[in-house]
Amino acid sequence: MTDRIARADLRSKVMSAADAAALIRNGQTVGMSGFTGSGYPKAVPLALADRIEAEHAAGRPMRVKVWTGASTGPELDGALAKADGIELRLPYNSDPIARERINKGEMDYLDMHLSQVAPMAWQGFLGPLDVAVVEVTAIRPDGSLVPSSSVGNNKTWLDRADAVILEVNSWQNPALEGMHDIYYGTALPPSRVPIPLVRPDDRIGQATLQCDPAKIVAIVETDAPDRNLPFTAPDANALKIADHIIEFLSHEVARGRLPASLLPIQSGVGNIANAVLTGLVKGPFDDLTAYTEVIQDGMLDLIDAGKLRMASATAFSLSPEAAERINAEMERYRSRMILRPQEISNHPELIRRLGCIAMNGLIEADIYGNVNSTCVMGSRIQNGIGGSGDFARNAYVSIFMTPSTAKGGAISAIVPQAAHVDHIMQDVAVLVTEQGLADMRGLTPRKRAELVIENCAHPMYRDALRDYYDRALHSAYGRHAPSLPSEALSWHQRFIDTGTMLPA
Ligand code: 0RQ
Repeated sequence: MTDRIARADLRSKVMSAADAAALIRNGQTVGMSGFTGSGYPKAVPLALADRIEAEHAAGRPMRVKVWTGASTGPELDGALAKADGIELRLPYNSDPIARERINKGEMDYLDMHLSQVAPMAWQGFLGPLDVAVVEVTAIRPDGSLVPSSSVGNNKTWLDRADAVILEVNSWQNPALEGMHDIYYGTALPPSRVPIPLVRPDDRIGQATLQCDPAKIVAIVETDAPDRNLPFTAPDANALKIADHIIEFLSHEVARGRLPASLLPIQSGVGNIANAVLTGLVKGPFDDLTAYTEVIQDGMLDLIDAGKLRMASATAFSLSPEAAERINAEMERYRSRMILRPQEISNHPELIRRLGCIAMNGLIEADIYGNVNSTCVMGSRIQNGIGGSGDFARNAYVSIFMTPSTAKGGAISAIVPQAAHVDHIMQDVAVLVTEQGLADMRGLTPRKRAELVIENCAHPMYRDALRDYYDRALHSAYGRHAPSLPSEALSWHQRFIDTGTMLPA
């Protein structure tokens, strides 16, 4: 048995993943750890999927409701979705098998602002939580838990669940102890008080999670790595987008609208976000901070280059190579990173106070800058809103970035009207594609449209957008944000019918 279970009376709870999974019953709600491929339980969900398959083979129903921090790994979402074991999933999914089931209408999905999950669970809107399954790095002699590579909603799951199953993962570096900051000061209205965090570097809580030992029904030992996606080098479009953003930030510093060390950075996941972070390594800014959701490869580069003083997040979202890198030198990185519960990393009060520079990806934006982050052609979920709404509405400057086309040019990312809106134009300050950047701050809808069409649209679609906008300008029902309802979504319909938004 591992020496990571330092509280002696809990050692009798150690059992196999199969025995632990057998404690979960049909119809129960299970709150699991995990956030973008890190810190998710790796053995119990797989064993649960096996059990569900066996039950189904025997003609018996078995499905559970699964709550997490955000996306997880194939051993959790992939395995359970493949077994048709998930009745309802919240608050974020990026697993392809689960996505397929959601889009076929076989699995319910509640796509939520990540900052709102814990408060909503406490308010009781989500229903009771039966079981928590949480990965930890170690159990200390006093029973407190050293969190692993993500914090997510673990504090809330451990507090709210009737029963707790812990996975103690000895792959996680014990030197993670001391990196986390778990704040226990949140309360529901009318008892809420200000959260005492004024800089990304501030520690306002404790290093460990609390859990009533009487609730722990099983402990499973594991030794498996987090399964994050491999790093893909930024493509030409991502590099151009990164250049536009660095130029914009430099300009803002020169105009005195941003300090020379910028403001705390939030950056979404993926190719473009990494290109921006890599661009900052060579960029003119020093003493940077990040107040964000996830710590990505590019942030390690920034720390190593001496450019990033502190990164505050709720999880690692690292390629396997970067995970090895951080694991080898955890003591050094620990002084530059803080992992917090997601209700704090994504808290609107803190994002507004710190004045974050938010940078997120999108599916499509319309000519007015309304942004669709989630639903392809208005109905097919890609991932979910994640933290993009938490940051976009409350940021000092909210930047959205995307290549100007998708699917080899068959789709324009700039459309007459977004087929689904996650971020209204008031929450979108800057739009960037490889074509250019539109700074829409202080602009009225008509001025925004002109700028977005000229600066961001792909030349292949620019004339058609100009034509639509000109006709709308002259014949729309109202001229505030001119639109032609019968035509506004025709580009999407053409894609659904013919496979391209381009006219025949
Ligand atoms: O599909 O994989 O089948 O080729 O969407 O697109 O271009 O790889 O870009 O990885 O940055 O993802 C909005 C999905 C962009 C992401 C989104 C298709 C495209 C591809 C992925 P394929 P790319 P990215 C912090 C903040 C919401 C959550 C968020 C996202 C796939 O940024 O999930 O911001 N955001 N969280 O082909 C049809 C279009 C399309 C399109 C792209 N217009 N029409 N398909 N795609 N545009 C992180 C967290 O919250 C955890």
